[in-house]
Amino acid sequence: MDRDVVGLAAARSGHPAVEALDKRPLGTEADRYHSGLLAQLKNEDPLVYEGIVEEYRRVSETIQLIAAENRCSRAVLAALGSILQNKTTEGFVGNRFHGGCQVVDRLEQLAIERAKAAFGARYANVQPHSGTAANHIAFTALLEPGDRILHMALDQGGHVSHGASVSFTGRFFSTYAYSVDRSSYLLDYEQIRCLARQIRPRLIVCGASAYPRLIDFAAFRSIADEVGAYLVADISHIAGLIAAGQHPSPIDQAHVTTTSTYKPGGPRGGLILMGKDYDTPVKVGNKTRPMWEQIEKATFPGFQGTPYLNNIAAKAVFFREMATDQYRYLQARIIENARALAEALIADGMQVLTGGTDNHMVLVNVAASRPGMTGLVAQRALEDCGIVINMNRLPYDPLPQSITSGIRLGTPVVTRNGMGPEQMSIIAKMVVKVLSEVKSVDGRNYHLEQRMQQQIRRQVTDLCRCFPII
Ligand code: DSN
Repeated sequence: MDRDVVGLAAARSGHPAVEALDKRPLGTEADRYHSGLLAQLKNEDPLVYEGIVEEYRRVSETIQLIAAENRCSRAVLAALGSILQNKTTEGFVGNRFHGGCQVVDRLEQLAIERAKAAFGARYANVQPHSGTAANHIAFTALLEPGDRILHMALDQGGHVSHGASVSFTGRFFSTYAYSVDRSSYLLDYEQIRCLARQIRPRLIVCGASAYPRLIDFAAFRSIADEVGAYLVADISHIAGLIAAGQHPSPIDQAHVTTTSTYKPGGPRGGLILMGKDYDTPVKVGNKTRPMWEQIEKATFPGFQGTPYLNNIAAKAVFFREMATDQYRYLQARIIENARALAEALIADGMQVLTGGTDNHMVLVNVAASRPGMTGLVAQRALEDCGIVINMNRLPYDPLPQSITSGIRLGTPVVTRNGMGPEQMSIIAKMVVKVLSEVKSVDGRNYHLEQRMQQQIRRQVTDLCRCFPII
C-alpha cells in the first residue's frame, strides 16, 4: 500500500474528530453535501446564479402557455442535481462496462419498474436522452437505412424528428407524409390507409406536436398491420394524459411507444415503452432478435454512450408521482382548463381549430380571427404583455413557417400552478384584448399602445401572484 495512504489511515483511526465523523449516519453527510447548492453557486458563479434567479422571476411573473412545457417537482430537481450526475457507465442493468454500478443499477431498475407500472407496459427503456433520441433509437432498431417511413407532416402538426427532411429521419430514411383533412383538420384514417397502401412503408409514426384531438391508435395499428409496417407512437405531448387514463393508450397498439419525460412534468429525457409486442422477433441486417433487445442494441452502442444516471433517478421519482391520485387529478384538470380556454376564446370571436380540444392544447387561427394578424405578431405582442405562447404553422397555412397564421396555447403549467377554468376565461379575455388592440405593420413588426401593454402586464402579475410556484 502507498506509504501516504497508510499514514493517512493511521492518523484517521486515532483521531477523535475523525472517529466522530465516521460514526455519523451517512444520510447526514449526504444531506450536508447536497444542501445549499444554490447558495454555493451564488458564491462561486454569480453570473449563472443571476440567470437562474432571473428565469425564476420570469416564470413567476408571466403566464406560461407553451403546450410543450410543464414544471417538475422539487423532488425531481433534487435527483437531477445530485451526486448521481458523476457516475459513468455503459450498457444496461446487470451488464455494465464499468464497475461501481450497484447503486445506479438499483435506481435504473426502479425507474424501469415504475415506468412499466405508470403506463401498463411490459418493457421500459429509461435511457434515451430525449424524445427525439427515443425516436432515433426506435427507427434505427426497426429499419434498414433507406427504408420507407410514413409520418404526419411537420406543417400539419407532426414532429420534426418523425420524418422532416431537415432531421436525421429525413436524411437516412425515405420519408412520406400524411395530412389532416382540409376542412375538419382531423386525421382521416381512411386517407392514411390509402396512402399506406400506395407507399408500403416499413414503419408508420403516429403522434403529434400540434393536434388537439384524440388519436385513434387502434386505427393506426390496423393500417400498419394491413401493409406489414411497424407502428411507432410518439406520445410526448399526451403521455401524462395517457398515464392518467384521460386519453386512449397506444402501449398494446403500437409496436413501440416513445415519449419525452419533461412534457408530462418530469425531468428532461426520453422513454421507450412496449406492450404485447415487446419480444416479437425483428430482423435487421442478418440478425434476428426480440424487439426489446433490438431496441437496447440501438440505444447502446447504437446511438448513446453513458446514460444520464441523475436523470434516470429523477425519472424514477417522476414515474412514482405519475401513479398518484394527485397526478391523475391534475391531468383531468389540464384538459378541463384547455376546454375552458378554447370555449372562452371562441366566445370572443377567435377561430379555434377543430372547434375545441380533447387534450392540453388549443390551436388558434389568429390570421383568420383578426385582419392582418400573424402568429409571429401575436407571439411577440402577447409576450410583451407577459403571456408566453408560441406561433404555430397551421395545416394548409398560407403563411411561411417564420410568420405563421396560428398560435398554440397549452395548459400544463398554469394547471400545475393551481389555476382552474375561472382563470382560463380571464386569460382568454387578456389574449383577445391584446390581439384586438395590436396593429400589425408587416406581419412581423407591430404597434401596441404602451398604456394597454402596461395594463395587461399588471393584470398578469396580479394573477400570477395568486398562483405562485410552490
Ligand atoms: N416538439 C416541440 C414542441 O411541441 O414545441 C418541443 O419538443
